Amino acid sequence: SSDANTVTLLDYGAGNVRSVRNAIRHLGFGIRDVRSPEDILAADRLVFPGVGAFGSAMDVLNSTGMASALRDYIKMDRPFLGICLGLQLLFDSSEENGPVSGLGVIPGAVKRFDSSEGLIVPHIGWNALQITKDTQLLQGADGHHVYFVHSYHAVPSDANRDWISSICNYGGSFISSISMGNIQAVQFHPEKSGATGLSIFKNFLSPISSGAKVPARRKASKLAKRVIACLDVRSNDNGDLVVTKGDQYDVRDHTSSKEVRNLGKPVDLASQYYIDGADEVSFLNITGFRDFPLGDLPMLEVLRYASEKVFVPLTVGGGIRDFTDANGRYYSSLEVASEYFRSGADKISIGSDAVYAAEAFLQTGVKTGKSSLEQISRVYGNQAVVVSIDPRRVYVKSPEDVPFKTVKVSNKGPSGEEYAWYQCTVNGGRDSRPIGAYELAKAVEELGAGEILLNCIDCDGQGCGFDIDLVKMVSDAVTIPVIASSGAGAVQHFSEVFEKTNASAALAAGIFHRKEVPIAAVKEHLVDAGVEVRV
Ligand code: 1PR
Repeated sequence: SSDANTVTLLDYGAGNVRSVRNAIRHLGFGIRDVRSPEDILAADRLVFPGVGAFGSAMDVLNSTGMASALRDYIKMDRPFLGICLGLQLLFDSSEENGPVSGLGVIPGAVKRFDSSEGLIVPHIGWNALQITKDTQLLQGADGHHVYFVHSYHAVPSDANRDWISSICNYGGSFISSISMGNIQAVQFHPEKSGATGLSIFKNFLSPISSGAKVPARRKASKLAKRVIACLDVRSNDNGDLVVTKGDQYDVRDHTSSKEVRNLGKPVDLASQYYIDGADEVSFLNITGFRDFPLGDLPMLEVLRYASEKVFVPLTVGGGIRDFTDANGRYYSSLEVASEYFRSGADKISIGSDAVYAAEAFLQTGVKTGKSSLEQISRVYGNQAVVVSIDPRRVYVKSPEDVPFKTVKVSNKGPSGEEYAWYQCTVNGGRDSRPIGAYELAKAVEELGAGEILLNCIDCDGQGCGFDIDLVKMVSDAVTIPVIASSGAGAVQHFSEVFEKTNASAALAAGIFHRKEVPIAAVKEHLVDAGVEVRV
């Protein structure tokens, strides 16, 4: 096992480590998979990307004998890189479904972020590293934004101080990396942290050629607001998968041909947006509600290719629900989601099916655990599940007129109405449902959603700015991150939504596809406006 270009990967099968594999291959390295504890002990360099929940990971590691092999490997001070849960498992214990004992290499405990004071949990996004110890791994990365997604964190203490190589701030300090001899671990995802992350990965894989120094830049200090590029994808009338873009969800040209608008190829655009500095890329399979995604293999291909080129998080949505095909074969929503994750998605997003789940939950007050939302977040963690809301504004004279939460609108309705509620829809805006965006957001948070993608049909494609009333109402109502979507037409719309609401991210489609506003211009404007962003 002395091939200098091969790294050993411990993938215990609890989730998707495709992104880590892609990053290693992208850097020119081969991968040897661990099949037995002996493979761990025989490794020259071991990468351990922890996925899933702490307790179930420890169960697998203990029952396969890998836990003791890992302890021995670490005791011998062999090159080791833990990622995310791969850092947390090194500690004594975690309170995730516990307390549960960890590998016990590092003294201390892993705790949940405390959302009781309004802190948004999970901690999702680009936060700034504060380096506390000189290491080859993080050389030059002080003050750089790297990508985190987690609800639990290792707590710094006197007992583990010597191990800490960087900390990060989120409702207090938490351990963002450790380093001792050849043992390194990071809480963030280098494989999803753009150029900075790839340099860090390279520092581990080829430490001698230290040519991968992270580029110098302005030092950041806190969690960044994210700018997300969204690709609405569907087949056009020739059967080609294209990126399209609607006006208030109507994606067909208003000419006599009524063709589906074609704004480019999904993989090409996603790669371009990564290079341009998008903090995340979302694919929405907008006809997923009628064309079952597992029958729609091109979308899975798109994900596979995109994840080989895009080293920031990828979200995919559309058609996640239980389904029985024409031959009577039943597919669970969990299978659909699993296939998306296996193909390279970091998060999946659920639209229509989450509306039905929320309605049922609000009617009965009972969490059945059977909805796609609940099942997928139980298996993959709530940070991997986004709920996409497609609401339409409905003006009313008075809040008493409807049993839904209303807002006093900034611009009065056509008959002088001063209030509005936001009615949820399903099937790409085609059918309205008896539930508001506020009620839906609260319900899906309760059911296990980790993030909300908040569209607005009225604003979609209009370029007149985000619906600030809606975004404020929803982002004030939940403690999970809210992505504002629909209506971006100029850089000022991004600073406006971050200044006036609690949105964690802003998403746009049309202005990027039509090359009207580059992503870099949005970032520059936000920096000038004093909004923390990753540059
Ligand atoms: O219901 O689970 O199958 O999911 C379907 C998904 O497809 C949902 O996330 C839903 O939002 C999306 N979708 C369905 N139909 C459309 C459509 O446009 N006809 N797209 C659609 C949603 C909204 C955003 C858009 C922003 C920003 N499009 O994705 O990108 O509005 O646009 P802008 O910056 O140009 O204003 P399921």
